[in-house]
Amino acid sequence: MKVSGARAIVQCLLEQGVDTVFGYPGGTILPLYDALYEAPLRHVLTVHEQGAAHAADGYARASGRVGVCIATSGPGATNLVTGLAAAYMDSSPVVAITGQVPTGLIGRDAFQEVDITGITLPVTKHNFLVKDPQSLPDILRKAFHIARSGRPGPVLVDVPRDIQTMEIDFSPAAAAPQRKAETFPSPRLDQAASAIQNAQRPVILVGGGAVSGEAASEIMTLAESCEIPVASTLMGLGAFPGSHPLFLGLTGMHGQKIANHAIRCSDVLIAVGSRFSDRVTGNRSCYAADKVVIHIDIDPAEIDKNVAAHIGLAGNMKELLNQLLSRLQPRQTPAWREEIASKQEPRPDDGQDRLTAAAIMRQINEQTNGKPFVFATDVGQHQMWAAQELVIDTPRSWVTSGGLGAMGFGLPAAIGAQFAVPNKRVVHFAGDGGFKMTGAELYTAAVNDLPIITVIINNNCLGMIRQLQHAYFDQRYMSCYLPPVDFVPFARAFGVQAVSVDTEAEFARAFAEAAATRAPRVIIANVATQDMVTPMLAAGAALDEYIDI
Ligand SMILES: Cc1ncc(C[n+]2csc(CCOP(=O)(O)OP(=O)(O)O)c2C)c(N)n1
Ligand SMILES: [Mg+2]
Repeated sequence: MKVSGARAIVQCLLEQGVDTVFGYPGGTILPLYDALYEAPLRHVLTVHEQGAAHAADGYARASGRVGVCIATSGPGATNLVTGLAAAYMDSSPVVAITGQVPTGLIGRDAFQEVDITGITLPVTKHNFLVKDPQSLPDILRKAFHIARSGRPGPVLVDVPRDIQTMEIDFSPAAAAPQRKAETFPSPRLDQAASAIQNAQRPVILVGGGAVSGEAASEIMTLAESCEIPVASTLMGLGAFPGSHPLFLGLTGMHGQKIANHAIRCSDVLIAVGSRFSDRVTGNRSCYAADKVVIHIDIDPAEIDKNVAAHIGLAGNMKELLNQLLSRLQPRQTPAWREEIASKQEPRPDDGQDRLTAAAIMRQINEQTNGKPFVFATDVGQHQMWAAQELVIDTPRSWVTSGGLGAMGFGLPAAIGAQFAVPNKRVVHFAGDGGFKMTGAELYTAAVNDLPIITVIINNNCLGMIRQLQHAYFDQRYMSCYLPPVDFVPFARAFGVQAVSVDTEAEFARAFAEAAATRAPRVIIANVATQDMVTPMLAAGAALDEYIDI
């Protein structure tokens, strides 16, 4: 059948099962927008292209499906870059479609021409500039395949305007071949199984790859049948239930002391889908000392990249873990668990008479317990408090920018997540700084009736910057204090109800009320400017070198 390039794009999106796309129009992408006019697809107009990219990413993280964003050439395309980089760093499957100036104008500094494939080369898994109109359907199919297969990631397809209007021959995609189960080297699996079977002090470390590899049930079986405590990276939260007695909590720079202690003292560390980022390992030269590291990852390039693995297993995580499980006998580790439990310390800032982040998270844990919620965050202290204190029990219910740490991610990502999983309720945590970066996306939440509950942890400062200036710059607080903003009328301007609270009781009431309403709500939770995220490991230090802050 003959269709325009633009219609071919829409057909390909439908073939891929896409139901929602996030975007912003402009001259060079208008033929595609025209084809979207009658397409059975939901197009969500965001306030800013950065919002569209983060929303596509949030959609992908919350659902496991590929998120799609669309932008015009030039400034539209460059506005996607931070969102693509965030998706790239956290291995999130996104397809971005950008308009480009007509083929005859490429390279002539045409109006709104920018070399977006050049610009995004380092922050995409792959990208394409479509030159031959006939190749368009195949390129789009490849883009989706690349985004979702192996280690997921973002792919950009740049489509010149004339290619969108040309007629091409379009035939529906052939059925994809079934993926065959992989075979793995038996000796290495045997070696890994015997190390786990004989370990005195085993620990499992779950990372983001455990979530995207859909390996939660295998990890649970491994942990329970061999009684292995589990620590999580920031990206791994939800891969193992936060309420499980074997869960130690977050590890790394702002990790729980028992989680860091257990990893430091472990004799066998089983890392599942973690890239051993600097925030997780601190000093890499001593991180793996006195232990056997078993590294399981979909991406062979991760094995030995940051931490040398004694046993590296690269491939499909579910299949690898199942093969490992078939070689293991149930066992127990009572002495090790007792030793870890003896290191448990009470959390420090309970019992204060003013509102603290810990109290906010405690209230949310109580009120959301057992219910289908997704927690999305922005970047800063509030992100770390949420990671430390929230009980996250299921995969894909924690959406945060771990690798890039992009302020402004939270609200648009929450919007994408709420579209992806309408039966869950999304709670979005922001700082007063980051909320100002993309807070105008409240408009998108409001016009689409998304029942997102935004909690602004308002400390009237760039809290994480203040914390770093406190720790490393002699308390010389430069450009970290933020003159107060009244977020209540800001939210109201978009038709969103907001309330400002100063005590735990007020917060509890506001959250219960928001949860009982199917509309977007904003709660401004006023906390003290001087509150710090503790514990805090010195950057690049060992897992027991805490800063006294
Ligand atoms: C786009 C971007 N710019 C700058 C930073 C550096 N940064 C990290 S945390 C932070 C402060 C965040 O302040 P706020 O949003 O109020 O959150 P808080 O730390 O106070 O909870 C800054 C500036 C960043 N991560 N992202
Ligand atoms: Mg702040």
